Amino acid sequence: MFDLLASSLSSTFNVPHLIARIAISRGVKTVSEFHALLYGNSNSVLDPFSMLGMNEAVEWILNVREKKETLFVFGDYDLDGLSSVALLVRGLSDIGISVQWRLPNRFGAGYGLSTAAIDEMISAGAQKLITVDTGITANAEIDYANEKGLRTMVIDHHQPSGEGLPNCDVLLDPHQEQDFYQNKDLCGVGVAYKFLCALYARLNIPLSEHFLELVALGTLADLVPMTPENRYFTRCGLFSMWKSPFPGIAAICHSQLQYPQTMSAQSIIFRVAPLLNAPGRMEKPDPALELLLCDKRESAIGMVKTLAGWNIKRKNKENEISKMAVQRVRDLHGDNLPSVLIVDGKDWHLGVIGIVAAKLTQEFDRPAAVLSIQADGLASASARAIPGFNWHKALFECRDLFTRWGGHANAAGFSILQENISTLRERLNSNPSEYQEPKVLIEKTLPIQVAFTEIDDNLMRWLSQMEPLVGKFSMPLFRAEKVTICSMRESPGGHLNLELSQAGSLRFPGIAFGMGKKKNAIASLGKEVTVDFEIAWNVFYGKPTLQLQVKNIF
Ligand SMILES: [Mn+2]
Repeated sequence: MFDLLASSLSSTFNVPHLIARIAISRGVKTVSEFHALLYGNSNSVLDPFSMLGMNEAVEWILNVREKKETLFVFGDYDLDGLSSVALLVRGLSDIGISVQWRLPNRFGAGYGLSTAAIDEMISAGAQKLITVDTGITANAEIDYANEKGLRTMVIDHHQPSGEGLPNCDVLLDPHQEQDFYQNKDLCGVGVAYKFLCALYARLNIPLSEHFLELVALGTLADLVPMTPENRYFTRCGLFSMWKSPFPGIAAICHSQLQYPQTMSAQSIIFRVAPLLNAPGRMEKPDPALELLLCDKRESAIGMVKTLAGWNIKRKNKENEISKMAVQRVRDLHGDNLPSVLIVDGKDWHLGVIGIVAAKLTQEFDRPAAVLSIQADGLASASARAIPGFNWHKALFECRDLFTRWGGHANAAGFSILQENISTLRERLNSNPSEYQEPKVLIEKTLPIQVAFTEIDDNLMRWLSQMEPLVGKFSMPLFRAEKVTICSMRESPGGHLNLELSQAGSLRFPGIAFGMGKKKNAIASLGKEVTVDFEIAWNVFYGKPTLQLQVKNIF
């Protein structure tokens, strides 16, 4: 049955048999499903006016335009927020609205809208305000803005606080109880895009498809689920970024990825997004937004270099704090690790503690919170989970210890007085199974059997055609049997470089990340082994070459 369907799909669409097998293994059953996977499905784009508040939002902004008021847009400092602000600044100024922007600063007033930011915007001439990717829980700040005569529209995708909605003029957020918009998993820039769709439709002006590049950046960076609409937006944006008319987007893709083939959802997440997030982690996010808004090709190239400089600083800081955090774990617990790691240090850089927490979860296979104790004796923390552990539940149970807390099951943050840290450590470890989901159903996709003769540039081209390969439809894991290891050496980065062949086929270069030390445990040269791997482009001596990224050898 499987083979029959695979053969029929592969001949109908004239694609490699392996591509059809991959699609079927991910649940594709019909010709139309396969077509949607390969060519996108514009039917998944929903009516923007089905979102609660959309008519009012359009009226509100048209009123701003008619009265020639000065509008300020305020967004979050991560890439979803930056993309949201860039999208609104571009989309609204294109239709004659005078727009300025402001971003919060991790090291100043902190996350979200603040009264200080409101005062500053008013003194800079703000007559109306849009908050985007933030605002749904800023009830007190929006009351303050109202008192000062600054009327606000909130565009957000976060959950309401449960203590009432902000008293703004208009609110767009698909998580409102009364909102029946079907795609609840839009990211911030996704909601902002729906707003522009509605506005441009009302004005009967076509909306540039290149705006979807910004939507793709935010959707990938926020790791929201790939619902049909999110998938469609991301796919369109991803495919047009390389030739983007926005010089900043084109420049950052060209500099980070070098060849159009290497454009993928994964490469945006791991190569492009970190650069755009770096200045905000280290100091202030403004240079990243300036790049997204830049209109001169020549300046864009220099701006990307500046971001790359920030990213190096970020990496160095991250490595430095990681080392101290690992040492702290050893000092606290030796080899007797508790179920939940609470790792604290003095003045650890707030921009990297989240990434360090993520690294610790991998290193120790345990949920981890990394706390930075500030001079005032208050510690700010960032926590990351392993599958099955629920930080939201865990923090809720300990909420009496926090001055502030929030987040999701797998990523959360909190503030705690230094003197309460050891109590938190004890309480979380007294009954850790309480925060464990009863049954973790990790969907393990089985590797797809492949022969080396099926791997070529054409296969990669068709794999790219199925982008975005993330989430439930991530890059497939392949398995090849009777593979010969022709050569093997440990690289300076601690990885294992391999040359592999199968039944005398072409030799493929392979890399096993982090497996350098396991060199001796792996079957000796010349013996036949089974290999699980992904396929990726690797730029080698200035040329994109196929590389097998080896996950397992046995
Ligand atoms: Mn967001």
